[in-house]
Amino acid sequence: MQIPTSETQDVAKPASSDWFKGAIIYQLHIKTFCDANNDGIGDFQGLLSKLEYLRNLGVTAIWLLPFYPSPLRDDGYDIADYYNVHPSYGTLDDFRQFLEAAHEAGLKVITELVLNHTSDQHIWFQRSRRAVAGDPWRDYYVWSDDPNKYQDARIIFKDTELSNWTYDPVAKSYFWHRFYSHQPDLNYDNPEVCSAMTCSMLLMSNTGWFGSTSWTLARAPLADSSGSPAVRMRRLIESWGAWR
Ligand SMILES: [Ca+2]
Repeated sequence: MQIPTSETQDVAKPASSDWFKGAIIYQLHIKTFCDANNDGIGDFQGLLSKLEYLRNLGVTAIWLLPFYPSPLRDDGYDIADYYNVHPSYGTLDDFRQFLEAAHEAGLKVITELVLNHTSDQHIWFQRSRRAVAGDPWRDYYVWSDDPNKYQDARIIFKDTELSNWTYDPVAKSYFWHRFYSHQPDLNYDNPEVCSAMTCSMLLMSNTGWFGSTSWTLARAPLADSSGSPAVRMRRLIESWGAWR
């Protein structure tokens, strides 16, 4: 591994759009890295205390796995709130403090934003499943009385899922999910969903709370060309890329 000198450390500065080509990225899950309050779970204060250690390793960027509020049925990729931090890891202020310190130390911070789906515990889904037909919340997710639609979309997790549709007894309808049945897909046919997720991306980028040099990665099933709502999500991501 190349240990950066004072010259090569420049890859951590925001001036270049291809900074990542020379970056030395340290990927970590906040819960397993460093526990500052000794409750057995890693947290942002713990990570904050290790920034100098990471710099001394030659790291120029920290890649954080999802740290949002979540029931953690998919290790945090099942996000229940895009605008906050899981309470086990600290507070939003703890995150801001870490981010500012990382940037002051010349470290990039990469975060992950899951766009395809939410946790079924997200307030949007809880509202959607209870919404009557015509209520705007209903169309935040993909509902159908016919579980045979989109048959050309493969089932990703065949070991646990029998279908991409799951019947919800509250909604009395089937909802669409490419991942697990506790992760309903957002409906990118709905302009309100596009707007809401654009707000989430903006908050995670250089105009929002999350600092000036964060680089947000979107994890999504981009290979899907089945004509399912994921195609509309891909268009949103591509348009987002054009804005940057
Ligand atoms: Ca802790």
